[in-house]
Amino acid sequence: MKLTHGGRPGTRGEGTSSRMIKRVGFVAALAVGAIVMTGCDARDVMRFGWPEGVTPQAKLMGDLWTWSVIAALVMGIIVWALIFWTITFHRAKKNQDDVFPRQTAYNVPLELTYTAIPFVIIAVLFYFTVVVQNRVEAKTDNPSVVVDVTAFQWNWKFGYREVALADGERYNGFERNGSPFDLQVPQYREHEGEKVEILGPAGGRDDDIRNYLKFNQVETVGSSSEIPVLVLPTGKRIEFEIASADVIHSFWVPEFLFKRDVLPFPKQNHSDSRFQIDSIDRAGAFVGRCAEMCGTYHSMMNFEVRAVSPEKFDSYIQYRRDNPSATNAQALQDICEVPQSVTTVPFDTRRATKGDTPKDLGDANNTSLPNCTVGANR
Ligand SMILES: [Cu+2]
Repeated sequence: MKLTHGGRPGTRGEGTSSRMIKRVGFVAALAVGAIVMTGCDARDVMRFGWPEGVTPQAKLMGDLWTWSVIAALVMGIIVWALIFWTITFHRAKKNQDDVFPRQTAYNVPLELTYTAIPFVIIAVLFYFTVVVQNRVEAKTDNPSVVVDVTAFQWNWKFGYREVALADGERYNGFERNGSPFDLQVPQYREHEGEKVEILGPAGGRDDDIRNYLKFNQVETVGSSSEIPVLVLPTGKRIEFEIASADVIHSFWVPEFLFKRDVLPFPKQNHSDSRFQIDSIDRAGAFVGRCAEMCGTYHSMMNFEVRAVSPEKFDSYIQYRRDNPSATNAQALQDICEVPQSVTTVPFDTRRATKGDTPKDLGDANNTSLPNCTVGANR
C-alpha cells in the first residue's frame, strides 16, 4: 500500500479533510447535474414528484407540499453541514486518541434553544396545514353538480344527483336510497316440511340499513370490459358524496391531489362522506384510482374523470336523460369526446395480453374528436 503524506495508514490531517471536501463537492455537483440533465423545467422540479393539480384546492396543497419540502431541505442542509463540519474539522488529533473532548452537556441556554426551534417549526407547519385543510374541506350550499359515488368490489358507480344547467334548470336525478341486495329475488329451501328463506349477503340482515347508498336516473357503472368515465364540467363547483357497498375503498384522483376513504355506513363510521372542489381548471382526462387495499382486484379499480366544457357537459346530461338506454360511450361520442377512457384500460380478465397495456391510449390533454359537431346525430 502506498502511503501518502509519509504517515501511517489512517492518518488524520489537513490532506484528508481537503480531499473529503472535494469529494463532497463532487457528489453535490453530480446530484445537481443529474437533476439538470433530466430536462425537467423548474416548476416540475419544485413539485418534488407530485402531479400538477387541476383544482384550486390541489394548487394550494401542492404549494404547501413544495414549501414543506423546501423547509425540510433547509433543515437537512443545516444538519448535513453540521455533521460534515464535525467529522471533518473535529476529528481526534494525532497522538491524542485517548484525550476525552470538552463536554457540553447540561448547557441550559443551548438545550432551551434546540427545544424551542423545533417547536416553532412544528407550529408554523401546523398553521399552514390547518389553513389549507380548512380550505380543502370547505363546503358551500349550492354546488353546480352533485355526484353520488359508489365504490364496490371492484369498480365504481357514478350517478348525477343534481346538476345546475345553463338554462337555469336544476336537474334532480335522485332516484332512491337503497340496497343493491334488495334487487335479489328471495330464495327458499325446505326444512322439516317448512319453507325457509335462504339469507343473502351478510345473513340478509343489513338490506334495510344500507339506505345510505344512492341510486340515480343517470348512472355510469364500470365493468370488467369498460372503465367508468365520469364526465364533469370545467369551471364549476362540484360535490362528491362517496359511499361503499362493501369494504373500505378510497376515492383518489391524483391530479386533484386528494383522496378520501370510501366507507360503508359512513354515518355510523363517523366519516365525512361529502367533499367539494371549487372547479376543474382545464379540460382533459384524469385517471382515478382506488387507494385503499380492498381485495384481490384492488389495483384494477380505476376510473377516469373527463372534464369537458360546461356546454358539452349540459349536452351530455341532456343526451343521457333523453336516451336512458344509451351507453356512456355513445353519450361521449355524441358530445364529440373520445368514447372510452384514455388514461387507463380495463383489467384483461382473460390475461390474453399477459398484463401488457397498450402504449397509445390517446391524448389525455385533448379528448375532443376531430371534425365533429356536438349533438349532430340526435
Ligand atoms: Cu377499492
